[in-house]
Amino acid sequence: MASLDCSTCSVDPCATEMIALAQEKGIENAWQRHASQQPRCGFGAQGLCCRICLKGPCRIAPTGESRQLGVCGADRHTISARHMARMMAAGAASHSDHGRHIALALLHLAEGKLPDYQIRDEAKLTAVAQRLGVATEGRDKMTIARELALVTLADFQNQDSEIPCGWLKASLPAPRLEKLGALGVLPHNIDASVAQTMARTHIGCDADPANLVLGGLKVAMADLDGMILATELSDILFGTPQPVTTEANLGVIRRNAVNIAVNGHNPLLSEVICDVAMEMNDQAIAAGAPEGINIIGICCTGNEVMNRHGIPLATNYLSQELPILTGALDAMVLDVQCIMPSLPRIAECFHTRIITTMDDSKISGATHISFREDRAVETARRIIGAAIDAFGLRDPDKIHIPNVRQKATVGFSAEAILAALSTIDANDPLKPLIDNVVSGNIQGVVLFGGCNNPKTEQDNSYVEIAKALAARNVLVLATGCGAGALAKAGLMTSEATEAFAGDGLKAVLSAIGHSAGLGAALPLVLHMGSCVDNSRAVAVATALANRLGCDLSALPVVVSAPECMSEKAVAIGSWAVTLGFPTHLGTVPPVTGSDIVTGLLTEGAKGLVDGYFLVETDPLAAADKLFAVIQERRAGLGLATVSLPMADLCEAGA
Ligand code: SF4
Ligand code: MSK
Repeated sequence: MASLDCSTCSVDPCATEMIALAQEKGIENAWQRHASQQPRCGFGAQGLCCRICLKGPCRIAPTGESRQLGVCGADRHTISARHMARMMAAGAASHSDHGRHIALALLHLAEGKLPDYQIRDEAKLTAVAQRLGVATEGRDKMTIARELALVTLADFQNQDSEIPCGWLKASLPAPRLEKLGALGVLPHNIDASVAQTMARTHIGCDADPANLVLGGLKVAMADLDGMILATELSDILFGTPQPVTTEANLGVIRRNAVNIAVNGHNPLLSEVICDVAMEMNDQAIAAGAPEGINIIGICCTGNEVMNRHGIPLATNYLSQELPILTGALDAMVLDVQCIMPSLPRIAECFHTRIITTMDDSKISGATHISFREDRAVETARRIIGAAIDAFGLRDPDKIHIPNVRQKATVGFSAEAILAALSTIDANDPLKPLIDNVVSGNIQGVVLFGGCNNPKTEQDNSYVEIAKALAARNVLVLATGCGAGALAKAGLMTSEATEAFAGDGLKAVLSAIGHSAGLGAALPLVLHMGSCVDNSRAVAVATALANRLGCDLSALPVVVSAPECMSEKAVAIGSWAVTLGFPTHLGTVPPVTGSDIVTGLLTEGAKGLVDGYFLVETDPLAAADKLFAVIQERRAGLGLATVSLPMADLCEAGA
């Protein structure tokens, strides 16, 4: 097993403590596996290893023999562009399959086939239905829900390429739709976009890097369509998040409770687990756990239940193995995406039950309890029963729970943000936000999305960039594992606002927090949900653009994914660029072997869609660059700009 310097793996104190424990006990984890993968294959890292057909793999040297070609004749630009487009298609497939699952659940609920579910946000059902052109007047909620589900499923079925996906049409500003329509990157059908990307990247098809990149942007927009519908329909089914205060980090695991972690992305099961846990609490107490059942979250299922119900978040993606090492996690319940296949191997050393639930996401060594929505409560009872049984098998000598948890106020859906703003101006909720952007109290907005990646010290880039930008009066939004990082770092509190926000931002967050009845400033970082909920930030940006009568690309809004790793993150970053947002990546994407593809995703994209990728691995340099971009966008709107380099902030003690 590779030896690690635990002090450089993560800035999360719980992760650092548990990685050291794992090292001491000889239990392998993601950081050790990352170390044992070094040195990396240079061809793959640059996007120059092609495995698309059985004549390969073909490896292309990017320098020297610059005309080197794969066996079929593909050059480094074609190979690199195909690879990126396929990553975007995989991301779109993942998010939209999640969305389809939710849409089918809504349909089946409306048809009376899912007695364990209900519509929890009727106001949102009505608002969303009207947005999508579904008549609501005089109709009962199940009729509306059924038609909304069918309209949604049309985005997977429409075969008329002249008609763009309905959810995109209903969710983006007109100037952006017009621009993307003219470029041919507005998808008409999510599934067709994924299939067409796979087809055009097959051996012997599209070999033009620019055309491939455009195809990639189109499937990335299909990804966005799938994300928007997944988020909006989930809110209708499970409730739209509102501010709630909870806790984050491994200290949320309780010695005297049956601890059940929910991990993955899809709320269909985790929502029912939360409900059934209350019903079965007495069984846990009777089994010897005086504090009953303690549900905790990991990764994006964790973000879903954290934002809707205040369920504590144990940890984010990269450290998902570590809760098992506490010796007090009785079950980890898995749904889909970003789940490490190593979990059952680690659980072999402990009593923890690893339970897969989705028939298309099984892991060898785990217990599989098949989940179907039409028997959701029954499935949840079986899972919780298994966790209660496992509690009795704990080895007290193995219990080691880090004593660290941070308060976190979360639940900032677009609706929650607008509701808070409306307490200042009920007639025009966006006006206070716009006025403060104009005055410079808020210089701009950064949205942190994306994952963790052991190529960088876990959580560090999020924390460093967020603090640096907040000190310069940039409003910070976060989703996914980035939000998990910032919650664990204690930045989702009013205390963090007091400690780290610039004077202008502090005044705004304080005024809104008090006006909205929170009794304190809004947190420094607003948690908007799971990675699929990046669509919530798009909703806020669209509302702003519509209110100002401009395109999204005019807004002083930037996106940052400093520790991105998944194909979903590639898709998200690509649609962010396509919407016109400058998008920072802290992980170098596998395109550096092609100057043409690198150029297309940076300067080339800027010319076409106004957004572009900005790659910077150093967090403080990234903060400087993002702030400079915000200033450029302010200048474009005719707003006053400021220049505050990081060195000045350091001298000022920020
Ligand atoms: Fe090699 Fe071409 Fe096959 Fe890729 S598609 S593996 S470059 S022969
Ligand atoms: S889980 S895609 S590691 S954000 Fe949404 Fe986290 Fe990235 Fe998966």
